[in-house]
Amino acid sequence: LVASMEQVEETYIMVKPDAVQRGLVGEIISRFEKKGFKLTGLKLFECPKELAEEHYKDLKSKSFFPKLIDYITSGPVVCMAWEGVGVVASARKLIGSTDPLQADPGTIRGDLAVQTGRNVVHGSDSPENGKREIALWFKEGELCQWTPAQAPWLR
Ligand code: RTP
Repeated sequence: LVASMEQVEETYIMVKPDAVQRGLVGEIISRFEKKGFKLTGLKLFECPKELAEEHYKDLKSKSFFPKLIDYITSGPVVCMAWEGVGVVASARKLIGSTDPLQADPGTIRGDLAVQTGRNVVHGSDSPENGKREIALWFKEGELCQWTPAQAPWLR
């Protein structure tokens, strides 16, 4: 059964600085790649403070906001755009709960992290935010629209 185009979503996934420092970039990319989603953007990037603040603007009133901005700008991040049917919610499942101690084993945070403030990866929480965040983190020309070679088993 071929999924209709309307169901295809995009999500912004980011390997956070702690995971880059710990050498977990490949491991985290693999989780999404093996699942069968399509990678459409990928870069190592030092995030300016203003961009981190824009990305997390909905959390501006939270007490942890300054710490969160310091964390995200503490070293390079890996920015990714992924595409697929149901990719937004599925990626959130693969990532696991915000607090890694509550995250199920088998999820990225459940397997690789212990602290909420060092939870290794970000994933968009809605298709709308997926689009917004990809537009925020990537410039035109940095994304690839490509057709994977025959792989209907991944649809
Ligand atoms: P993310 O946006 O990074 O995927 O995380 P999320 O949806 O699971 O969690 P959210 O509530 O949107 O929080 C964004 C990030 O802020 C940090 N955080 N620190 N109490 C704290 O110290 C605290 N709470 C949240 C985490 O890095 C979280 O992922």
